[in-house]
Amino acid sequence: MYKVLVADDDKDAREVLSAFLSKLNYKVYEASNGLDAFELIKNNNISIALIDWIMPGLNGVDLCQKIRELNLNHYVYVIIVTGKSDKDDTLEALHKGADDYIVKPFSFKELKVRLFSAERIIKLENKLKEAYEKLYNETIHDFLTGILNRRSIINELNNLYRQPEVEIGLIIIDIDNFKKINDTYGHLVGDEVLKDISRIISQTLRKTDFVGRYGGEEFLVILPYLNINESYKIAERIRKNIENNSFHIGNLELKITVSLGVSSVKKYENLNDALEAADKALYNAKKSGKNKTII
Ligand code: GH3
Ligand code: MG
Ligand code: MG
Ligand code: MG
Repeated sequence: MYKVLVADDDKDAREVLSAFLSKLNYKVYEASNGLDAFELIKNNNISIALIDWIMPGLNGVDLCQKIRELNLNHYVYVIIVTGKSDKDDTLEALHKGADDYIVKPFSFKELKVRLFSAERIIKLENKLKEAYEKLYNETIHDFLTGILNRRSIINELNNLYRQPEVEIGLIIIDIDNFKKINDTYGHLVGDEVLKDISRIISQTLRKTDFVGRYGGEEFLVILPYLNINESYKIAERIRKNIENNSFHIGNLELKITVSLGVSSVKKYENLNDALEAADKALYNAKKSGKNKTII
């Protein structure tokens, strides 16, 4: 059911219009002036706004302009309803962002047709939005595991790093002897292990942390506002959760371990140096026997 706003300072006109719209199965909101109308549109996910031109406070076309400036993430289809019928008036309304223009007195037949065309545009708009969101999600996530892909985990890190006074904890995680899993059980089993490990890491983190697939069987975890010692604790929690998990894949039950390197970065420290430090720590964890967390 679409939500429709009727903004008109004339109570009778408003009520007649509202009654008609309710009969057409719209959920109707009413405002008697431009400022109230603006608040309703800001907060109520309204799809269609029927706006009178001359109203106290904020007039219809200026209201329309303000609606466009809001940049809401859904489309508001604006129809200016007015007694003004000059060509220049029409042009002004369209120029300020109206989608359509209806001159009083109008028949309900005319209104119904104009609402029909409004719905057509809104449906198209929603479809585009949906397609955009789907594509966007596909470009930022790793296809296999569903966590962030390498490009977007690095983007997140750069964004955080640009913020003032944030210390960021970094963990690089690498699966131990993963090649052997592929060689012994096949690539498909390896893929399932990658998915399970991604899930365990995600479940160990808070909502505000980030995890991404950094390489084939390597993961990067970003911990905003955590220092290196706090990050070490999180890394150990991840390591233990993986060590204690039994990976059930088909009829197999596997035990897997990971090695982790931890570092952190503050403002004015070099981000690449911090990533290299985590990488070096990971290397040391591998060298000293694997299934370890090293700072
Ligand atoms: P180490 O303990 O030293 O880390 O040894 P490793 O065997 O884990 O490391 P190595 O770098 O020798 O091998 C990593 C393997 O990960 C090789 C590669 O084929 C595999 N791999 C990378 N991406 C994927 C993937 O998407 N799916 C599967 N199944 N395997 C992958
Ligand atoms: Mg009026
Ligand atoms: Mg590796
Ligand atoms: Mg490995």
